[in-house]
Amino acid sequence: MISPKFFIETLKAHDINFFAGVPDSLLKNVCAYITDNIDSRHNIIAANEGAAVGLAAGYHLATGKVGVVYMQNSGEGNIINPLASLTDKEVYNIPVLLLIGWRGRPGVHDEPQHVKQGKVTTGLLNVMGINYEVLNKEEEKAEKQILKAIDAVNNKHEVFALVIEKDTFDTYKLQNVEKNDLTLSREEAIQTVAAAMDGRDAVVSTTGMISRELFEYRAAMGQGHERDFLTVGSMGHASQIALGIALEKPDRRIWCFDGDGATVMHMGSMAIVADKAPKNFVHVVFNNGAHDSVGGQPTVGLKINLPAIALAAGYKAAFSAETRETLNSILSTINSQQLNNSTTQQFNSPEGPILLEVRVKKGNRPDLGRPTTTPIQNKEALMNFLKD
Ligand SMILES: Cc1ncc(C[n+]2csc(CCOP(=O)(O)OP(=O)(O)O)c2C)c(N)n1
Repeated sequence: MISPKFFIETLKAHDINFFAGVPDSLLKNVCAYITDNIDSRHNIIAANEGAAVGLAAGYHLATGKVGVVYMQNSGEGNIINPLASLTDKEVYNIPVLLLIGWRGRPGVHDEPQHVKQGKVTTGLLNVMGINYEVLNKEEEKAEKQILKAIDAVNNKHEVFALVIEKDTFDTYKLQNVEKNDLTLSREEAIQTVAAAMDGRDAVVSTTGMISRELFEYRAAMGQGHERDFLTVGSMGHASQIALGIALEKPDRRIWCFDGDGATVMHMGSMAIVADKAPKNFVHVVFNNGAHDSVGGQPTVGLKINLPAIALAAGYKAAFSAETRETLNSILSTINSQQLNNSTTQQFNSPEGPILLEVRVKKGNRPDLGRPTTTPIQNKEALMNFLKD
């Protein structure tokens, strides 16, 4: 295996010391080393991977030096546009070193959302004309590839990718862990909100542990999974899936269970929710200030005022809770007010869209399972549920 220190120090020795990206579990150890050893102006956890390419481009314009963009291969979709229309030789010709975690590599078992992306990971690089190396797990062999990558970006001014398989980097334990004093766990918060829902309500939950915890709650309660769309991939788009449903099903309440990292990833979508203004829409953000599902790297979630952002965008109401008691009382306000004034089947007051931020601590149960239904089964069950 490669030591994260060796990897990053080799880059630094060649004047590469700017990093931006969205964390990935396969890059957890290397991201932790970067966090501990690179100042926060030169290590920016970006809103999304495309934004990280933008940051590396800006850094290059200001310094003439090359930035590294780190990400999971799921983020390839987000970088295609800036690669094609910003960094490409036929446009501005800006060198960037990409570090891509290869989930779903063919032949290696992985979750369903990684299978297709795993198959097309290197093909997408080929189509974009980006040279790459799959990093060898032996340090000596890897060093040659790292030097090749450095030569490509520093001397040939190319975009070059290092593709990282599972178990490539040695363990590195993060020293600078950001702490908060929140006490409510995300799982408890999810259970509390799910318990307050009406039997006809549907949920669109975001990628990562939020969907896994919701799935386990339904199983523990002996309930079916048909009312939950567990968005296993497509990070940042859960609110728009929920909006698409909410607009067509005005007689049901539609909840989006979002994460702070996912909300920030495509925050512009909040403005579209506000503008379309579905009365039956509740956007719950379980805000732990972290990309908890891939290693707990910080987001800006707890530094920004999500309820104020929602209200400024045009949501009709916004709440924040960090204890189970406050959460329960907000939920009964949402439920009672909406249902009391309902003259038809449609919800009237307080009018949605509503934003509910639940500030929670980081971490999860070590024995947390994964959905046992396939994405197709999940989709079909939900579509049947919505037909009634
Ligand atoms: C486009 C894209 N980039 C990165 C990932 C990898 N990823 C999966 S879950 C996750 C973190 C989600 O964080 P948040 O929404 O705050 O929820 P939490 O895990 O903290 O509950 C990331 C980065 C992904 N699935 N898709």
